[in-house]
Amino acid sequence: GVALIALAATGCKTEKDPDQPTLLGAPPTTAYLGVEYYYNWGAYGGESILDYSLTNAPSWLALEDTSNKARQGIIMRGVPGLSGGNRGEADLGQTENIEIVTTDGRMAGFQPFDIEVKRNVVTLDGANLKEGESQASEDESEERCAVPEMDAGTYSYELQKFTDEGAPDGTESVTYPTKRAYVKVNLDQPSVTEVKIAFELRSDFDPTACDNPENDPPPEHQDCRYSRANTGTVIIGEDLIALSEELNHPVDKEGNPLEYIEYDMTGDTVTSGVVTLKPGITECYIPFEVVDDLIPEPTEVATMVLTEVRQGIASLGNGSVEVKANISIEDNEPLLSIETVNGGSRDTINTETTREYRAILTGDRKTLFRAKLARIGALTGVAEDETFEIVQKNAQDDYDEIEELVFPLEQDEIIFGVRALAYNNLQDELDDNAAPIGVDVSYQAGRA
Ligand SMILES: [Ca+2]
Ligand SMILES: [Ca+2]
Ligand SMILES: [Ca+2]
Ligand SMILES: [Ca+2]
Repeated sequence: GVALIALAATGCKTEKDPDQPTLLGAPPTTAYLGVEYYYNWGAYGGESILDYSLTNAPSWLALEDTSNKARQGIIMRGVPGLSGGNRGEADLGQTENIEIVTTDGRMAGFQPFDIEVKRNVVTLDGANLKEGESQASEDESEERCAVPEMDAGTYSYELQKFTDEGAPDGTESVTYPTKRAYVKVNLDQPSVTEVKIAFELRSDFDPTACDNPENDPPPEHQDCRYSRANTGTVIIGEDLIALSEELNHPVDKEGNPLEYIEYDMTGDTVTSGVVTLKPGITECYIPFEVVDDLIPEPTEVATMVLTEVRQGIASLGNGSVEVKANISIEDNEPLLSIETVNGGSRDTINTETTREYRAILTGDRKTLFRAKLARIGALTGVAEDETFEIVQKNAQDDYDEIEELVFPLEQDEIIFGVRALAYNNLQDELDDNAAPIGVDVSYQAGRA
């Protein structure tokens, strides 16, 4: 009985404690250099109007002046690298046990939290393109730069000519249509300031990396420009340019010139410039032009490089390095295939006889097409270099030896002959010899 009475007495006498001021919330644990950090704390409790303060906070972070005293809670904001003294990269890193404190003058409530400041990283997306074809384009959006119109221009340059042996043989002025394309620049977070980034087109093409260096060929020689080392490399200024000419400056879908892109027009060939991301933009474009030439080529690769942040706070990768992305260009020149007149892929020819074959062109073209045929594999078991010749029927129905097959614009098939020459077997070798025939790729390299 005694215990029960005591409990009841205590219960009745207890006065209710005043409400403890209490903060509600879980602020983001990551902030980014040059990007606004914002958090709206909630609060309740307290006997009178609450005051707030931060302790152990990084210098860029502050509480907003609360003018509306009726509202419980407070906004915390800042821009790492900029606010609180423009400290730049010095604001990077983790701050632990920052405390926000609220008090009504008698009692206090507090919440500890951590913030890590990271770089706002720029990345680049490459592009896989095809000569003469328009790149699939992005949709417009608030956070994106205006999407470039993929209109075409024309580009003129001096095309290197070669003798039959591949020696330099002067140049010829050529003009080809171009197609606009672009690589995408991504900024991880929307910056509060404008970000200007320098870019540059590069290629591994090296005209001093020649085949047959013992012949000391000049860099203009076919053995250099189209050497094995240069196979698959874009020649900037021929296959690809940043801008063909000033009048061709890229425009948006409404035809307004794109102001976010500036090209360096000082050199003969435009290969570099600066792209500007306005505040709030996280995706932008670096337009360039792909030349739709008439030269049959393998797929070739160039690199777009972001070389430097010229203005604003953003990082190329996670340090001060360059950011690179590949641009590959698939060829669109017609493709030649060879078959027997019955559609087969191999055949036997007796020596000193001629058999006929069919050469078929596929793909679009706007001019006549020439192809030089050659043996494209090793000969086995014979002493001679030449075991056949390519012939074509003349008006008298006789076969003449020909240098190359010529396809007029309206003709995609040619019947030609192969005459097997008499040959001498090497000792101890079998009688037959295999002579794979195809397009003379090394002759064709760089020739329109
Ligand atoms: Ca090329
Ligand atoms: Ca090309
Ligand atoms: Ca082409
Ligand atoms: Ca081509």
